[in-house]
Amino acid sequence: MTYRFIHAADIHLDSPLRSLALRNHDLAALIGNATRRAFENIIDLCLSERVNALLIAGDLYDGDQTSMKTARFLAEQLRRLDQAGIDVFIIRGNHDALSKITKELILPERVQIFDRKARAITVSAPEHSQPVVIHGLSFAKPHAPESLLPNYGLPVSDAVNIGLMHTSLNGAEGHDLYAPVSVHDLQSHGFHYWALGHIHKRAVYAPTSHHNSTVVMAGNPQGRDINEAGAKSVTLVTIHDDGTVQTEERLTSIAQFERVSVDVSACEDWRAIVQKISSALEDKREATLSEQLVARLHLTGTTSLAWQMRRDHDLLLTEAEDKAEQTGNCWIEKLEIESTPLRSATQGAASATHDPLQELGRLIENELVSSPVFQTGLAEQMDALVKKLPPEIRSTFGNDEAQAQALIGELLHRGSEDVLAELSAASQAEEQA
Ligand SMILES: [Mn+2]
Repeated sequence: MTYRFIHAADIHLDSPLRSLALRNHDLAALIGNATRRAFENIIDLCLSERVNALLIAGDLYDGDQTSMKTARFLAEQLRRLDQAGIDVFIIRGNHDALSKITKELILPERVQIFDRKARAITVSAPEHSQPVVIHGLSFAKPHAPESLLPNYGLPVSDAVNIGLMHTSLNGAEGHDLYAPVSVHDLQSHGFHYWALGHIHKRAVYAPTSHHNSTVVMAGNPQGRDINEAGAKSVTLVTIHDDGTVQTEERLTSIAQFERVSVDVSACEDWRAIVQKISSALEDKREATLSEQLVARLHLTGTTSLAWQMRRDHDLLLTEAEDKAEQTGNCWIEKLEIESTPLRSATQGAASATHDPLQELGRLIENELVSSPVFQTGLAEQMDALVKKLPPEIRSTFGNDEAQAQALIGELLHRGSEDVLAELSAASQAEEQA
């Protein structure tokens, strides 16, 4: 016989749209609603799998400013589990540590929220030969610089022990340290299963020859921007009578962010570029498991059309959006153009080209950009500009001199391409006049 549950984390219900310049209202609505629909998927999955419980390992809400509408939605969904006799265990993480709603809202009887003091709850598990004990504790404050493991009780003997913890483990790229602890220390603690939350990327740590303990970082059930790309999921866990643990990943994401790279080197005209974009979107759509594909298009390659692509960025975006719509359940989140113009064979040599624009491009790249006087002038200008910005966004412009210089180089390159694109457009217009 078995004890079965769904382990989810970092739902960030109704989290505000981040970094998405969503001029497309339908796309904004889709993304805005995605965390809710993913949560509905989780509830549906609990019901269809007839699990014993749902475990949520922190950051159910995005912050303490969550509206009562979000809370009512949550209560409604949890009631569906309550009616089916499914238990719910929730801990609070760094984002919802201070959330008033989980404290004030009246939730169904079967929903248990751990508070800041560690507790061990023995659950009803009629289908398992041993009692099942859930251990958990909530973040009391948004910050937890110390390990929380010493606060947890020891495993109850002759029982199945499951731990719920919100932790960044030993730290992960792009994350601050929260309740740091090593996987080894968790496995040594003697629980059968650790249901972790915080890092928005799923990871499974199998039992070792020394410790029969499975540790899983659930990842979030719905990505919120391109930095959380890929299919997102929860983990279905089965604990057998002999103590073995089986984990299965179950897809929950509604909208799946993906980077789509398109090399347009071989394209000789505008139509060919659009066609290349279209088939790249279709291929990605084919490979996407979630209901909706939200693509960030990245165009690369050397082509004589590079200038036109930059100049007519808005037109190309409209074409791409049109192709996405034809593909179906497919959206363009952003169009990035990294394509570079063809340079003449004499480029870099002393001889001049016949095209004055190419000659200008060569001058900019070979002589102006490398000029120390010009570089120093730019650095001073950027310095003055950054000083005027609020302190919390200054690091966007680099944390040290090398980063700042790299950014200047990048902006200079893009800026000169844009200027040349404008000039090229002007000269073409003149020819046609
Ligand atoms: Mn977190």
